[in-house]
Formats: sequence, C-alpha cells, structure tokens
Amino acid sequence: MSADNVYPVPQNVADHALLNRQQYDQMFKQSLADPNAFWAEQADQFLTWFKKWDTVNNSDLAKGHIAWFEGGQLNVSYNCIDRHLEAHGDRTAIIWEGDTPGDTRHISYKALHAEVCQLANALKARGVKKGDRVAIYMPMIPEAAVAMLACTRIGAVHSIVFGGFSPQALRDRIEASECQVVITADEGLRGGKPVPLKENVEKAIDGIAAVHTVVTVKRTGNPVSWSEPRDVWYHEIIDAASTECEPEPMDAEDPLFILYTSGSTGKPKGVLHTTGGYLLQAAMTHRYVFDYHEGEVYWCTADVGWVTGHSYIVYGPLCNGATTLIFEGIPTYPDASRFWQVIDDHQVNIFYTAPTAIRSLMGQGDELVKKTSRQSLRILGSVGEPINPEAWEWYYRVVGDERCRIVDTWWQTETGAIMISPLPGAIDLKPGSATLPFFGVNLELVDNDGNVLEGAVEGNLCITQAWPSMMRTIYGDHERFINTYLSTYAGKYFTGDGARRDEDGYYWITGRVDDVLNVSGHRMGTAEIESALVLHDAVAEAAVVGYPHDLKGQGIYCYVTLMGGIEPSDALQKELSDLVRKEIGPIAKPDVIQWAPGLPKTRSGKIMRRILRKVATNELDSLGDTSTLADPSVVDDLISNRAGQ
Ligand code: 6R9
Repeated sequence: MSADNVYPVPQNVADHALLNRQQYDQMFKQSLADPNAFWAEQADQFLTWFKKWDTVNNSDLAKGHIAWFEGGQLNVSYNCIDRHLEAHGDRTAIIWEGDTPGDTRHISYKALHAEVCQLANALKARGVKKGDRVAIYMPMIPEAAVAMLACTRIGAVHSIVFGGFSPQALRDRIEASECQVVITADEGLRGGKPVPLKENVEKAIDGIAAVHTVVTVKRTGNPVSWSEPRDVWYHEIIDAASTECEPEPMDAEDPLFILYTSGSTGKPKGVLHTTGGYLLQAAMTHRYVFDYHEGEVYWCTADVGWVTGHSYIVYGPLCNGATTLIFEGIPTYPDASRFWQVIDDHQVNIFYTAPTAIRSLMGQGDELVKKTSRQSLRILGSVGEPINPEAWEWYYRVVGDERCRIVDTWWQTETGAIMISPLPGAIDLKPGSATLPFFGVNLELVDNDGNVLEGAVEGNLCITQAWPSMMRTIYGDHERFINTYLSTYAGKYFTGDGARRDEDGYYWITGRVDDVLNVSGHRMGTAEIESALVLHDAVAEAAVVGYPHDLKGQGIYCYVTLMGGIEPSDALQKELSDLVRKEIGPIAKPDVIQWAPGLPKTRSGKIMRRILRKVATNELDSLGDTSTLADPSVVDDLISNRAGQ
C-alpha cells in the first residue's frame, strides 16, 4: 500500500462480512474473464424469474445496442414484494419517519403488497397499461414507493420528477415522456414548511390535454383546487380496489423507468432503464456494497426523485427483503442532530448520505452528534460527489466512532447502480477514494485523444464493457445516446468524469470534465441555467460556470451581459435569480451573478469557459493564452469587476 492514510479492514469485520478480499478478487476476476457465466449465476441468485433468459448478454457498445437476459421474463414488484411474503410477510419493509419527529409508520411486506396491488388495480381501472408512462411528483412518503411499485406491477413506465423542481421543469418532463397520468400529493412537508405539489402540477399540466388522470395523496389536508373527472384522491381509489393484482410478466428488456438528468448541452436527457439487468445490479450492489445482512435496518437519505432513491431506497433494498427507511424531512429540522436522532430511534445499521450533508453537519460541531448513541451503526455510505478527506475523516471519527466502515460509492443515473466502491469486508479504505471497481466493471483512463493510459495516472474515466444496469437509451433520442456517451471514445462508455488511479489501482474521482455542475450532489447543466437567464428581456447573453464552494461542493457563477441601454441593479439581479428558480427550481439558484459587458469569445464566436472558470475561482495567474480572443480587453473588465463570493 502507498503512503496515503489507509484504514485496513479489521479482521473481525472481514470475518463477519459477506465477502472478504480473497472472495472479491476471485469474483472480480471471474466477472471479467467469463462475464456470461458470472452474470447468469448472479441473476439466478438475486432474482426470481417467471421464465429464464435465452442469452445473457447481447450488447455492442460500438453500435449503441445494450441488451441483457433477452428472452427472460420477470416482474419487479414481484421480486421486491411477493416473493418475500411467505417467509417474511410480517417483516417491516418500510419504516417511515415524517418531517415532525415521532411521526412514524411501519409498513410490513404484507401491507405493502396489499397497497401496491390496490394502486395497480386503480391505475388499470383508469386505463393505464403496459408501456404507458406515469409521472410521479411526490414528497418522501411511503406512497411514493407504492406508486413506483404499482407501475412496475402492471408494466407502466414511471418517470419521477424531484419534488423540488418547478412547475415548468415538471411540465417539460411530462411532455417529453408523454405521460398521461401524474401521481402527486396535496402538499409536501419539509422542515415544517409546506411544498405546494398539487398546485405545481396544476400549473405544469395546464393545457396538456393528454393528461387524463391526476392521483393525489392527502398528506397535509390543506385545500387544493380540484377538477373532476381528471382528479382522484389516492385514498379513495385504493379503498375501492382489490388487494390482489397479478404481476405483469415483463421481458427483461422492457422499459422500467425514465429519469431525467442534466447533460452538458440542451434539455435534460430521459435516461431509460430496463427491467432485468437494472434490478439485478441494484439488488446485488445493495447487498455487497452495504454488506446487507438479513434483519438490518438500512437508511438512504436521498430523495426518490434522484437515481439514488430509485436504486437504494426502493428497488435494491426491497429486492433483498430489507427494511428500508424513508425520511421525509431535512437534516437540520428541528435541529442539526436530526439524522443521528433518527438513527437511534430506529436503530439504523447502515446509513447512506451525501458529502454536502456531511459537510454542513460537520460545520455544526461535534456535540450534536456526540449526544446521540449511534451504537447501532455499522456501515456509512457516501454518494453524489467527491468526498473531501476532511469530511471523510469526520464522518469516520465522529459519526462512526472509528468503528464503522465507510463506503464512498461512485456511480451515475446512467449506470443505474454503484460502479466503484469499497466492499466493507474486503477493501482497505483511503479517505477521498472510491477505491476499486465493482464486479463486471472494466474501467479505463484515456487522454483527450482516446489513448489508453496505464498505471498511476490521471485521465478521462471510461467503461469498456456493457454492464447489466447500464442505461439503454435516451428516451426518444437514440442518436443522442450514442453521441453523448459512446462516440467521444469510440466503442467505450464515457462517464464525463475525470479520475486519477494511484499505484494501488485505487480510483480518485476528480469531478466532471464537461459542462455539468454538481451542486450539493445535484447535477445540472450550465446550459440549462443559461437558457433560463436569457429568457429575461433584459439579458443579451449569459455564461455559467462552477466554482469551489465549501458546503455545496460547487457553486453557480453566472456572467450576464445585459441588452444595450439597460442598467445593472440589485433588483434586476434578484429578478434573474428568481427566474432561474422558477424555470428549474430552488436547487439551481445562482450563487453569484456578475455583470459582464462582454464575454470572452474566440474569433469563431465560441465562449471561452476556461477563462470564465479561472476568473470565478480567482486563479488570475493561470488564465492562459488570451491572445486568440476576438476582444482580449473583455477579460480585464471581467477581472476588475469580479464579484466577491
Ligand atoms: C449517483 C449519482 C453522477 C455524477 C458523477 C460524478 C458525481 C457521484 C460520486 C461522484 C465522486 C462519488 N458523483 N458519486 N463523484 N465520488 N462517490 O449521484 O448520480 O446524479 O447522475 O450524478 O455525480 O460526477 O458523474 P447522478
């Protein structure tokens, strides 16, 4: 091992874990040497199939064709619920912790089965059938998981839109995936504040005739506008429905869900995942990365509106028969010890959260953590962005009392499941490194010309072979799928991330190498924010870059050029900020807006973002060559008017 700070696997952890280092090495080797045999064995072990597959893998990255377990048939809700009923029907599937402390529910597998069947039947009664798209715009309540599973039961394809997105963003997504049904709640509740979900849905679908049904869960009970026959109450339609519903046999390659995510250009992309491969890898990674042992309580703090919520709150854990905790609230309400209180209250064994949360709680001091026990904890996970070693060490020392293993898991909406991560009983830890690839993941670092780099080196992170939970396409735009992911380095999947590999083969993710920002673990394209800004009549042009931010990881820095004759003002700055909030949502609110009389452009008119990034981060010594700019003097102006952060 190198000189880095290393935390070796303690012997007692290796002895108790599902996999030790020797087993990891052996399985990893097999997964690359004989992938068909490896994945067939895993698919047998982790899933229940109505019909076995004909071929394990029929993928060709160069052609943009990905297919796993063709000919096989299964149903996701059957795998996540029904098959657990006989032995564990009374086991808690979902522990719900509401926004208000003490507001909790326990839902057994049996009860989950009944409610999923009821909603599935109710959706069918409203005409929803296999292949139809259903939008889900929900708070973090158990009904969100029920809605997902009810869709999978009848073969409908869900498209979840994060509850923090604006009506406009919701509208764009409903239209893009042609949803005819929306499932929502009257209001969400976060940190004691209501979120007007139903009202947002009204605005989003105004004028979209195709949406024939809106199902609303009564969460807060505050009045909402109502339009029959389109609007139905969740509790009324499920009360009227049978608690038995045959699961629809789905082909392994039938679509399971669409999830929109940001790219470096254009509108958000509808990442499409299919049934068999996705569920297999979600379940398998959940079992091995979190070393999940039967009976343990597992908590992932993500929102179901993001891929982490899909794979690691709902599908992975339930497929493994786990008890998964769903938390409605926020880490700082009623105070910043909430996470640790919830861990004690529900005796959580495995806890999975994001670096941004860790950093902000770290800033609140150790006392709020130390006043709680956390003795139940065994494994701590991190996801969404690189975790800085200081936050890692704090998580390890203060939250985990130097007793818990940390798993820093690297993956993406597109990968469907964790791709790089330590396994608790197998892999020695280095703070800040996601460590080694999961089974079947063949990583490569390449330079900008696509040359493969060997040894300890930094480069662009690629994956050279298809894996079961890989996205299959961008919904409605297969060309864009190929162009975005498979063409930069022909025949390889390009992640958009940079990474360094050290002398032990460990991977250190350095962040995005494209125009995608990661703000508090939320992905957004600079292009989306720019499009929102230029909607304002006063704005001629806008360019957005990221800059390092202590809590959020990255902050949003906007350069705005106003129309001739318009004077900059604080009021205008606020209007622009509000506009971005309205178009995308509060998560995209600019941190800095700098008025820029001109933007640095090449003679062909391309904005030189490299220079804008340097000005934003105040790295003025390394601006590089500015002589190729059409008008080099704009840079001096940008520097002298640099906005303070
Ligand atoms: C799961 C998820 C994906 C992007 C990804 C990368 C960043 C995620 C990370 C990480 C460093 C980790 N990312 N996990 N960077 N270390 N452990 O977050 O999906 O929202 O699609 O974001 O997030 O840049 O490319 P998604």
